[in-house]
Amino acid sequence: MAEVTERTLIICKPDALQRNLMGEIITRFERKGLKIVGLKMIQLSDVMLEEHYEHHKDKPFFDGLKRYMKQSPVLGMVLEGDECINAVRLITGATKGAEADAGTIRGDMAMATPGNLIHASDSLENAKMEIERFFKEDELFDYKKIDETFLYWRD
Ligand code: 3AN
Repeated sequence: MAEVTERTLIICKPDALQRNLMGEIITRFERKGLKIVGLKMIQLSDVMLEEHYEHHKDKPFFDGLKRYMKQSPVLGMVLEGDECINAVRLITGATKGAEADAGTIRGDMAMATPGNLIHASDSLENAKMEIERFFKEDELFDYKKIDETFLYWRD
């Protein structure tokens, strides 16, 4: 069966910006073969974070999480690829940096929680909602890459 092309939302969090790791994070996704279809800096607000982290709003760490995420702008990125939501989560690694597998972004470069460098959408439904939350339609680009005409092989 043919793979389904998906889009997913990445946020390079304030610690990625402060630690000069945004380029390294983009490189890992580019090298994997994911296509960047949206990219911009965003200053997150309480309202945005209360929506984005709705599932954590009653947790004791919620205020700290919001303060951490507002310290500086973040880099929002929309990636596209066949079944990329799962592929991107695998590259991202587990939530707690200290427990994330070696080879993942969090496993290789993060020790802290919530300071775990990036956010990546965890399902198709959330990816759609999160992309709409942070990107306008005209900030997302449909274009062909040269290597899309190369036959990696797919029926
Ligand atoms: P993930 O980002 O791996 O999908 P979520 O959705 O459970 O994990 O959590 C969203 C963000 O909330 C995490 N990336 C992390 O920054 C923060 N977070 C999650 N659990 C904790 C915790 N126990 N203490 C502090 N911050 C947390």
